Amino acid sequence: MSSIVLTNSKKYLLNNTKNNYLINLSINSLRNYTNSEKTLKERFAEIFPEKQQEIKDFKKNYGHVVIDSVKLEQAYGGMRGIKGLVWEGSVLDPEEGIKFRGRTIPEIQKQLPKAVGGQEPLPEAIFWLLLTGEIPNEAQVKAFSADLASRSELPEHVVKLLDNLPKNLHPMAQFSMAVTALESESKFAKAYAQGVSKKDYWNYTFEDSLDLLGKLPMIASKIYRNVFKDGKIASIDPNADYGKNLANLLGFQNNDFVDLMRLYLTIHSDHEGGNVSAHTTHLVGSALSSPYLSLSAGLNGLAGPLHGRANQEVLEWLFKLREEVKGDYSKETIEKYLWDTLNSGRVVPGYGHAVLRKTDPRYTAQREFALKHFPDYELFKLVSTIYEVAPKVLTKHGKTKNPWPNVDSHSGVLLQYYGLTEASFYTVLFGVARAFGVLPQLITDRAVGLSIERPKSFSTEKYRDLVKSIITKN
Ligand code: CMX
Repeated sequence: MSSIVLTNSKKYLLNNTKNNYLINLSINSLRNYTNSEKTLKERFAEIFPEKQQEIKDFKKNYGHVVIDSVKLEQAYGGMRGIKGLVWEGSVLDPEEGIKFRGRTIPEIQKQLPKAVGGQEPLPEAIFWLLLTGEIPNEAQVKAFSADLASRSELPEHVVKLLDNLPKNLHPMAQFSMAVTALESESKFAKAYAQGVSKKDYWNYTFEDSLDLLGKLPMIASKIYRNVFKDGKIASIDPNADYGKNLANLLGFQNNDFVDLMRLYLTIHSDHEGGNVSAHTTHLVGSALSSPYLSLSAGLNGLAGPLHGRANQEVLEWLFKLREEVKGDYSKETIEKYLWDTLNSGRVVPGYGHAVLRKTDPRYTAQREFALKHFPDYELFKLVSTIYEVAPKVLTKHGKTKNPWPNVDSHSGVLLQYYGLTEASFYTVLFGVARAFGVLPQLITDRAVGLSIERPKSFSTEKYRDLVKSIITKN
């Protein structure tokens, strides 16, 4: 199907001739070409005016419908389960797990394009899917990979900043500082300062998001190589995909590790909008802070031990276990270790979830990767035995609503196998992956004009008055 008919979005773009990107896009949009030849930006520019209209109509017709009611315990319980956020890329079902634009993890593993010789989906394709709802073809992904690679260079002040940070500063703190320092490059911030129209926000947010995504492998690798190796990093290969470049920059060439990076980035990308990193990125972005400042805020949230840092905690907990049990991996010994953890008032890292009520499909995908590539690896066997024991212990303990393992329970073991053994770096990889989920939403937020976030808070005294008046009325 090919067409040179001007759609509304293209007319809109042509009307905004003061903007360079839009000029490029408008010229491109006159090309006689098919959907399957379009770039991500061209496709998104076509899609979002319809989405904008759809949301406008939806709000107009059904804006008055009550979609939730809130109990007092939810106000004190981390607002768990309250509906009040909009997130287009993914929805998390407590039983089925994450669905990316309606697709489960096994489905995206089958449907998304793969690298030549690779078996896992390309993370570039999940970005495309999350932003547009469409699966790109191989040529489109290849061009997108090249686009990201072309944006990878770090400004000198960011390299200097990273080189001068103390090695004992946690890699996540270094990561968020480097992303914040990239604010100097923000096209959105510059355009805003020059008085850009609201209608064009999405375009600068898009450019910043891709620039940022392109630079993340360099930042992550610089931190890894500075803290744990000799500080030197390889160059970006303009013809390689994102996962391959990331692996190579970190210093790993093994093809299975490269495939693991692709899988890792894909499945860690998005987990709907209410988790701390996603919500924080969206919240900060809602004040029109640039994608750099927004993502960096999200990364600071991801760095918490109850969220992304749980992958580091899991490894440290496993190593202590290994030290204590001295080779005795019997179920009885592991059960005792689990009870010791719980009885000392700590959480079992990698288990439980605020939404999920079954084994996290991201855990299952990683378990399957291990079963395929290294079923006899000692640490994998240990993790598998814990999987048999921990849910029963947690259920008996009776506190958590979800005794099953989450994503962080498994990721570290895979990295250990391939020699990426420095656990304090693990959350940085999660952070690179999370950018693939939160940046598409940030672009959408600006394209459809979502409002600044401002929910209502009360003091306990005010809540007392509120509860009293509600009880008296009933
Ligand atoms: N071990 C021990 N206790 C746990 C537990 C675990 N793995 N998971 C939950 N609980 C406890 C909670 O601390 C809470 O105790 P209190 O009543 O004393 O406060 C109680 O069970 C009820 O909690 P919940 O409703 O089941 O879980 P929450 O929604 O409050 O918290 C989570 C969710 C993930 C923070 C929690 O399960 C946890 O702390 N897990 C361990 C850390 C972890 O693996 N985090 C990573 C999650 C995935 C990610 O974001 O990356």
